Amino acid sequence: MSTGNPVVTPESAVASEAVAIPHDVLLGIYRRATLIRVADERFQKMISSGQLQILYYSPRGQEILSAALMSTLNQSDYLVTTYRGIHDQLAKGIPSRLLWAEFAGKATGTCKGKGGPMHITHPASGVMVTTGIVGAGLPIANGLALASQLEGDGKVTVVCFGDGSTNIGAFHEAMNLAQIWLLPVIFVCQNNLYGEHTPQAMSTGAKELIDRAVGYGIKGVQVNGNDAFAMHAAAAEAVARARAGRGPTFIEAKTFRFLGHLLGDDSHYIPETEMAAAKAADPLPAYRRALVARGIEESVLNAIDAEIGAEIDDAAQYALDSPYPELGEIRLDVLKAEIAV
Ligand SMILES: Cc1ncc(C[n+]2csc(CCOP(=O)(O)OP(=O)(O)O)c2C)c(N)n1
Ligand SMILES: [Mg+2]
Repeated sequence: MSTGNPVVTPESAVASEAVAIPHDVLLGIYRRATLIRVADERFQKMISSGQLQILYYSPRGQEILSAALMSTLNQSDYLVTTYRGIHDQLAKGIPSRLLWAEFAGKATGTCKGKGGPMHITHPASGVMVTTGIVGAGLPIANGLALASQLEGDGKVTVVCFGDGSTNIGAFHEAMNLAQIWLLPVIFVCQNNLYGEHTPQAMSTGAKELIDRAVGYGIKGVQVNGNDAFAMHAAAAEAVARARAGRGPTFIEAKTFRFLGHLLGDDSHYIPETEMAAAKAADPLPAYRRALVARGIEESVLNAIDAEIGAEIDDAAQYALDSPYPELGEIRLDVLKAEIAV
């Protein structure tokens, strides 16, 4: 069966040359991507063992994309993301303990355990909204960007979404409005080639999603999101553009998800050759090799790995040990609508 999707090759994993990215930024990308990878593995383990009872949408395979993207932002910049969002949330800087506690529904979580994995929000890290409604993040991101524009606070808003989201009306309305008002917003389509179980070619007339930018006169960039150097360069340019008041950018970042739509999905609808090719080009080990080839000592990377392992051990235990919210909390922090009956 052919899905019409392009096949990834190992060579394409880290194709671009390192432009002058400082070592601390390169290591920051590695640190973020490793944090995502280790957290993802631990989530899978704890869900399989029954320690956590949640629906889990793994970002495995998309770590480098987020790590490189978020390395171009300030903590105060805004992020809007989706249910498949732990890579974005961790890379943006939500403290591990708070993220884990929220996933476990505990009172110590980012939303006091009342939001759960679908609604991770942590304004102190700039993570303003996580939504399970496909495409819903884009107009919200426009609102945040409009506020920044009006207040002149210099912040940039990034909104992440999938390929499937580009078929939702809100995507088109948001792209159009952002360009008309030259909003400081960056639309990042994490194109993993599938929306639930449907390949892009079976749900989308346009062969290349990047072509959609043309229809709105918006600056469009297509990039290999699994290549940290290319992704960092594309994101840095879009951030500079937004901060300079020159308006939005649509980035189509090509990537792949290794574990299907949600944990438990056997990915039977993905041709084995397509999955095998993507896994052979696993972006995080490829990035690690690229760093070593550029002279970064293995011992430095090993030390980061060890540090991350300890951080995740601590965060997982913190989540397990924390209390559930009190019953009296149930009506607090909820938007109340007065409805006349
Ligand atoms: C408005 C809306 N329609 C349908 C769904 C059901 N749904 C959940 S995830 C998903 C696929 C989205 O695919 P994509 O945007 O490519 O994101 P990915 O899961 O690949 O990251 C769909 C259709 C939904 N949550 N919201
Ligand atoms: Mg998708």
